[in-house]
Amino acid sequence: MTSLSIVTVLILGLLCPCSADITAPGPPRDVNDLTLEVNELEENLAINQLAILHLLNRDPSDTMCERKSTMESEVQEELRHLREVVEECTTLREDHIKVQEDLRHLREVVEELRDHMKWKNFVDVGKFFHHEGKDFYVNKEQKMNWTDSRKWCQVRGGDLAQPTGDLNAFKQQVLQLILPNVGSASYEGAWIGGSDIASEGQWIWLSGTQLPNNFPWSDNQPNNSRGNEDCLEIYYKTDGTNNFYNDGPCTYPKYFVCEL
Ligand SMILES: *[C@@H]1O[C@H](CO)[C@@H](O)[C@H](O)[C@H]1NC(C)=O
Ligand SMILES: *[C@@H]1O[C@H](CO)[C@@H](O)[C@H](O)[C@H]1NC(C)=O
Ligand SMILES: [Ca+2]
Ligand SMILES: [Ca+2]
Repeated sequence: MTSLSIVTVLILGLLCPCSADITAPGPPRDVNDLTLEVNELEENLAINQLAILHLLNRDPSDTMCERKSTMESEVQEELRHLREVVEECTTLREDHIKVQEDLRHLREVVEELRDHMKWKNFVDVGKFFHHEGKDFYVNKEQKMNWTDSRKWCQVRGGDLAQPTGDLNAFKQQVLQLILPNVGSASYEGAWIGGSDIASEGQWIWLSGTQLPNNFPWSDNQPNNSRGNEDCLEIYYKTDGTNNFYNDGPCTYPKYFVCEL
């Protein structure tokens, strides 16, 4: 079925479950209602037959016999027609259920594709890695201040990286992806999701939990240089000779690491 005819069947199923065969006006009737109606008519037929037999016993004329058989065949015809309608409704309802199932499945597929699309731009411009059960992405194409770095990650459904476990191993993974092979030696940085913006010296992750006591700061860091270093970065020399966790000035544009 094309998607258009699926939708058409769905709409017909919703608005008009018993289709055009039903001549009676009023709201669409349920299959169960119709089944009840057929049963009722069958009962009525039986009662009528009894009544007619009763009359025949009193006045067994040819006219009465004729009327009886005409009535009977009319009612039979009507019942046959109703049974057809009930069958048709049953079929339509089954179609309706099937189309609903198809739609539900399609929605799931769309959701799944959306999840993948969210990180499509990451695949285009960046690098992923895995650490302690989480996926991370290193943006080494664009430098942004800490706030905008965070926004960039959040727009894509993530946040700045808040790594756990072996944080030196985490740093090494970032450096492996970010270190250029050529160029002059200079210091660069990559923001991650920790800060002491809220209270000087109280370092917390974006989640609100404190950085662990054994956080592997460099010996003389964090030093809050010029009273203006409140954001957490991996600081590194581009020739690969030095790197460490450092507090840097949040307004500086730097590369950054997102978690997915
Ligand atoms: C403080 O840290 C910065 C990096 O954030 C570094 O450039 C500076 O040399 C450090 N200052 C001292 C006195 O260690
Ligand atoms: C971050 O950078 C953006 C764009 O340059 C700027 O509008 C914003 O004010 C900056 N925010 C901070 C906290 O530095
Ligand atoms: Ca500080
Ligand atoms: Ca510092």
